[in-house]
Amino acid sequence: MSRILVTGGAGFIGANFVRRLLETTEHDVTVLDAMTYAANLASLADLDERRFRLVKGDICDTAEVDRLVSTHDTVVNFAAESHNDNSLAQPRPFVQTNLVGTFELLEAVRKYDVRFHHISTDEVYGDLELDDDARFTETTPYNPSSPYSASKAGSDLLVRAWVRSFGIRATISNCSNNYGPYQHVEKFIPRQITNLIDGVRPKLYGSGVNVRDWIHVDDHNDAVLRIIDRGEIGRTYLVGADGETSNKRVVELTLQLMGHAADDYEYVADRPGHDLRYAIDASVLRDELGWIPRYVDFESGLRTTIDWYRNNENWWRPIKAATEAKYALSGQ
Ligand code: NAD
Ligand code: TDX
Repeated sequence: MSRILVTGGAGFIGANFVRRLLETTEHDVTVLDAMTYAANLASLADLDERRFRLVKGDICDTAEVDRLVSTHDTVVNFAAESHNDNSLAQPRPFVQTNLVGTFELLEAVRKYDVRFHHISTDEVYGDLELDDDARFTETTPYNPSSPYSASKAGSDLLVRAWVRSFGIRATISNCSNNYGPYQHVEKFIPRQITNLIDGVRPKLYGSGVNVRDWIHVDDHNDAVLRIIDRGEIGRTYLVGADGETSNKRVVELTLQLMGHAADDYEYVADRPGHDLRYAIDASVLRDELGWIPRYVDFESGLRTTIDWYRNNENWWRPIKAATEAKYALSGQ
């Protein structure tokens, strides 16, 4: 049994990870989370307090990070500013949290020789053409497009440098787009589901042809657990479940599953610099660590996610109006 510090554990993927840890392992879990707009206390409600505690704090706070890292065996870093649209409107917190915060964690794990796993994104590789069957691999050059993806790319490079220069025990995973329960309603899929519950038509940026490689959050977190247990120190693992789908197709499917005509959506202003297509080749993770995604049927994963938002309005209702007010300012 060990003590795991999960930074950003009150956000979407982190909260699902904490729930999974408590359900499937014996580890004690501490969440360090700044409780920004993206966090939701309700995502961590009802957890067993004998094995779980939440510390409200910032990964950029040197003393707090030092204190917490010194008493844990493993740190898993989910803490980040995560939304591309926000990074275009206000890039500063992205540089601060994603770069400076990762630096603070690296200095602490170096000091106490604590195992570190860094959660990152496929967006560090930039985007792919639509009419191409190329996919990202571990050797694809970094070429990020947005302030968000550039700050994540920088954080990955810091981790790699700390491994090489200081010998810290770290791994990195770069995952494609996640969906599932507890995802903030600013993100594409929950935004459209909750819009439809509210009688509002789904909104597609630009022409809707952009492709994302969808993976269920539980499959991502299974991969993270596997990498922490069996991953090779210093390695980067790509996580993806062959879920390439155009945004238009996601909206059409969501409309159908929720009982509407498939074309009952509207086009809104495009995202500046909008990445065209992401696609992950996860064969290293499958072949070397034996990881197999379970939610390979996107339609059924989407149906379960729709049900979750229908059944958990208490979770998302308090943040919905403010999220839409922010989108209205940019014509989206
Ligand atoms: P999220 O925005 O839902 O959650 C981020 C959490 O980090 C929030 O609880 C927030 O309060 C916390 N946080 C922010 N700044 C902090 C700080 N300075 N100190 C401490 N906590 C802070 O994000 P998510 O979608 O759960 O993403 C988690 C991680 O996974 C991020 O690193 C993201 O880059 C990465 N990722 C996300 C996806 C995706 O599809 N959502 C895909 C690949 C990788
Ligand atoms: O209302 C919308 N309409 C729309 O067409 C929204 C919110 C988004 N979109 C488009 C933009 C993207 O092409 O849908 C796609 C997905 O958008 P987001 O949910 O904002 O995700 P994305 O920008 O692809 O980034 C996500 O995946 C990679 C996460 O937010 C990142 O944290 C992760 O690194």
